Amino acid sequence: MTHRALLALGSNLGDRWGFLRDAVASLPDVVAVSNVYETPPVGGPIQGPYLNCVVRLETLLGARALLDEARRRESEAGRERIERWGPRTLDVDVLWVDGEEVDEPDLEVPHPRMFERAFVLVPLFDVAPDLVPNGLEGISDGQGEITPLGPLAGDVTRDSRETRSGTRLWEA
Ligand code: GSY
Repeated sequence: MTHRALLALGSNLGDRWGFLRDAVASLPDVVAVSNVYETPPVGGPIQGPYLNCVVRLETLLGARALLDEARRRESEAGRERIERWGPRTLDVDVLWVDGEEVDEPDLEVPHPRMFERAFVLVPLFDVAPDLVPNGLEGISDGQGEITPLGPLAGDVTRDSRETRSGTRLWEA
């Protein structure tokens, strides 16, 4: 039996849109992709804004196997771990796996900060609204605006997506 899993993706270095698009295209068992949001950086040094999205999977993979998939996408994007909370080409976090809890040094599921971060909650609401506690769906960190840029995949050009607002979702 497959189960639902949610992964959060973020990028604030280089071809941000391309890193998200390539990672989502190569992840297994993706059934829904949130809009892409431009979000102010939370934590770390002064750095540029992120593009963030959340994907929903229907998969046989467990949290540990999903972490391996996530790390593989990060290294394919040339991610360098120079500074904690520092800028990055690609970050892929395992947020949630239905029916699974993990508390290990390198993996905590549900993700311990998923309900505190607007850059996670806003896209999460697009693809798994039942996981977002009432009243948190429009949460703002108080650190700037979460700007919807529209769907990651679709029939519009990348440049126009970067500047437009939209609410269209891709769903299998
Ligand atoms: O934890 C994921 C990486 N990250 C992000 C992010 O994805 N988006 C925003 N807005 N801020 C962030 N700070 C870190 S670290």
